[in-house]
Amino acid sequence: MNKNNALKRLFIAGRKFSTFCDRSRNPLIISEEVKQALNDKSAPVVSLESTIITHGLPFPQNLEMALSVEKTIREEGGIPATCAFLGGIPHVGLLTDQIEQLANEAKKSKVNKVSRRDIGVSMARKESGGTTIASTMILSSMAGIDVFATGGLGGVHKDGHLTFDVSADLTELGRTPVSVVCSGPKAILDIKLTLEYLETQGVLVSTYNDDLRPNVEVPGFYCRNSGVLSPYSFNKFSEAASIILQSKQMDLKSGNLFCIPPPLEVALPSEFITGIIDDANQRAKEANVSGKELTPFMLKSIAEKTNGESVKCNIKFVHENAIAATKIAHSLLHQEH
Ligand code: PSU
Ligand code: MN
Repeated sequence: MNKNNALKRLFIAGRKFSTFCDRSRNPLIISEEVKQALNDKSAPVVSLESTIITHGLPFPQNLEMALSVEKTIREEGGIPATCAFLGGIPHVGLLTDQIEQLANEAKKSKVNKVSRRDIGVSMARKESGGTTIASTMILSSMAGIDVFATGGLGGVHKDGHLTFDVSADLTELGRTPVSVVCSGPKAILDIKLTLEYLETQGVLVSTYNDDLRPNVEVPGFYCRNSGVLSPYSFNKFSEAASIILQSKQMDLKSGNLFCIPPPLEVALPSEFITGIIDDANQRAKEANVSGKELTPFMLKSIAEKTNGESVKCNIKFVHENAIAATKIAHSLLHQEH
């Protein structure tokens, strides 16, 4: 290589390196309110996903839920950070009109369900999308948010050992240091296999057990019980915060799953919901629904079959989880000081 070529190569490498290091090219848009709370550590920030808005709940309950959960977090003294892709741009901390825009676009089926694999393509095509747990964890981690609240986790689907339908939520928990507060894996899944998978990924699963009952089970989304024992349980939010702090200090680079059983007054009895789920699974099989369509299909058929009871239950526990997440984030803020 002559001297000129060598210099040219060095120049190009230098340019590439400086582009790579240029933080101003970070495409993430964080709302001013969220940015400020994170910078001054003045209030706990809790992130929220948006696939539940775009693909999880019917309109208008989805929009009402999205706005009222934000309100619940504020009432607890926290700052909500709803995440989504708008016109291909990743956002952390949507403004009210942006949440409305997303719910309205979802009504016209104009939004994608964005998990990890869909991020690059959504950005390249400048498309809007609701973020799953996996991609909300990615955006939260980029923004510096440790705690995230939602309804139910994706997991290993029934027959997952044959179909390989394992949610990217599980691998994300294994690789991204964000803690998810939810009501356990969705009841439509194989919860035992989901727990095995999380163990392999090195993800802590701990269930809230305020009344110190023995043999605590992982909740199954609409149901307080799933028949699967929770590997750990906790009865103080400060303990959950302490676990997050220690995992951060050890730089584990993986997430934690904190499960909050749905409140007694809205939880659905498992005998009632099991038949409905089996029926929905059968219908999905007959209609050849698979991949990213399966979870939204199942949630919709369950809502129809329960005359909206499942939707009511879902909304209620998202609120409960948001309260728990804010308490955990609050305690973490104190412990970090
Ligand atoms: N929790 C809900 N409703 C939902 C979901 C979670 O109460 O719609 C969404 C989450 O965004 C979760 C996704 O990440 O379903 C899982 O989809 P899949 O199984 O295709 O990975
Ligand atoms: Mn799947």
